[in-house]
Amino acid sequence: MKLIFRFMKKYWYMALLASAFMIGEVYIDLLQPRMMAEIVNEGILGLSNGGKSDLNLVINTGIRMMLVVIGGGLCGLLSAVFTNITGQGAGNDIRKLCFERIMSFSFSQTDDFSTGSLITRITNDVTQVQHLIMQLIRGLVRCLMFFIGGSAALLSLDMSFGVIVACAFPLIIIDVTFVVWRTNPLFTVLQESLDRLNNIIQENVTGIRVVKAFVQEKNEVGRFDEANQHLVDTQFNVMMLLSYLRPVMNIVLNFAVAGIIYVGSNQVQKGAIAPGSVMAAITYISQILNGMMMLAMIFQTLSRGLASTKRLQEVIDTQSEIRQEQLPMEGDGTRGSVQFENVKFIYEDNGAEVLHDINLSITPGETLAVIGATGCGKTSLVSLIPRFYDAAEGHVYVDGVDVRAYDPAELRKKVTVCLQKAEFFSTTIRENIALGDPEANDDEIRKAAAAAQADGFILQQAEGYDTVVAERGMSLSGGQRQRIAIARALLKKGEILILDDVTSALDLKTEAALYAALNREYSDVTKIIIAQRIASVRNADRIVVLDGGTISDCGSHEELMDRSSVYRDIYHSQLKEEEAL
Ligand code: DGT
Ligand code: MG
Repeated sequence: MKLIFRFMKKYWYMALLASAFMIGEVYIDLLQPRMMAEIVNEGILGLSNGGKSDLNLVINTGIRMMLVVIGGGLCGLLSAVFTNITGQGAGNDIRKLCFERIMSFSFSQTDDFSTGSLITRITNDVTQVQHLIMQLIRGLVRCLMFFIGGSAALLSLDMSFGVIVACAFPLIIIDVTFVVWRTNPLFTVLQESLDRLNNIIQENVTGIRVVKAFVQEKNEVGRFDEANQHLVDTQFNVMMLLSYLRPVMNIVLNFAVAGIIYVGSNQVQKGAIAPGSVMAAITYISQILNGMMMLAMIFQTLSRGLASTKRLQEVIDTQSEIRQEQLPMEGDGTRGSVQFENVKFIYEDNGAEVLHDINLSITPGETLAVIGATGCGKTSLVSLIPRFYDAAEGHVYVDGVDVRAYDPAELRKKVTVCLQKAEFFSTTIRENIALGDPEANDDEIRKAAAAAQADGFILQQAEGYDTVVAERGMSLSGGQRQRIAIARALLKKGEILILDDVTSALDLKTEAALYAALNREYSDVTKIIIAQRIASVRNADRIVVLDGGTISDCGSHEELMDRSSVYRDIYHSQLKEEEAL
């Protein structure tokens, strides 16, 4: 609820106007039966005119009724407009805040929520909260007004009708309470099944190539069906429970109408009340009970909306783990140095220890290569530098300052990472590169692309740099994607450049040209290069050999060939592969 009030605050006057117009609409709805009674009692039956009907009165009251109805419609319209402004406005604000939060999450926080769940939260849950806000403003006012105003109008006709309200009321309350009590827990389940379904859809649509390549469509459709069935079953249960409302309500309503007719006819015989007023009383009782019925709907929206509010609150309350910490900011005066000090790293989601006892000092401008078997922790090691993850123990320093002391955005300006798996946006090649520096001009973009050995093939594309890349870069080859990603990283001009296995899809000649360009044009940048092939790393100033989650050796190619058996093993195995080719 806290969340709802927080976001409604900005629109409180709109909400107030919406409620005021709602009151107007209901007031007019309640006025009509009374006017109808007047037409019957005075116009047709002519009760105060000795039984003589009065056509003029019928016409006059009829016209008045029409005007009043138009007024009521206008009130209803305005109330709907202001309700919408409030609901959509607050929903929009919540959605924006959630998105900002999600953008600030660390990788492990995103993993914890799961992509599917985050999407459901920011779409479906926000919609539910919007419904809730709109119901609170309109529905609640409407229902209370019908109940209070309707009861007052009914009792003002004849106090004895009160007995009927008193009998019908508890029955409706029991009905509503039962349904609300049973459906309430189902709403959380409903949102969770939506999460699961969204996860499956998202994984399969983005991974459609793999699904098809491995002929897994049937399995995946099966997995989808299962999740979908769960959603349908839950929805079915909710609907079944809700369907109890209507029949019980109708039975109560019919008995209540019969009761009104019975009490009314007694009173008419006694002369205590006019026949037209009994008609009005019948309308009033159905308005009152319908108001109660609406209460059930409101409770339903309320419990569904509250389940969603909780899920949104979780997103909003999740502060990024990666936050600037109060640590000394004095550096050692270097620009582009990195130190690892007794670093241990664990992936928290499964508790797997990936790195331990990492001690390494990288000097500004150095080209340091990292080599090691697949899965040995190379990517994990470098992801500690821009603080994609935090070390479990020990420290990582950039320019002599603990990475946790930096504002993460500042740190990431210094450290550029070219990820192992390049991500693309469906826009032009130019804009995909300019992600590295949105202010860069064409010359700078071309220079970066040329160094990344990408300029040539980009110019061969149908529209050169303006060629639009398909979703997730699917219209490019693996090697082309890698080179555009490198161009993006080079354009950013950080102090430290991390290339995580980005040359795996390049032929040796292109790779050599890339390294030559890097050494020539980016000589002052510290380069950390992860590679699988010895050929890619042998010219580096130093090579780190990762083995068993720690640094087994570090030195130049010649030194390592001399003293590191792990390195020699890698070297010989690759030599053999080449010979076999
Ligand atoms: P590569 O790219 O195949 O040459 O392998 P590396 O050396 O880059 O390995 P890395 O650092 O990606 O993975 C090291 C270990 O950590 C490996 O056993 C898989 C595991 N791992 C990697 N990423 C994650 C993650 O996001 N969560 C969890 N729980 N484990 C991960
Ligand atoms: Mg890797």
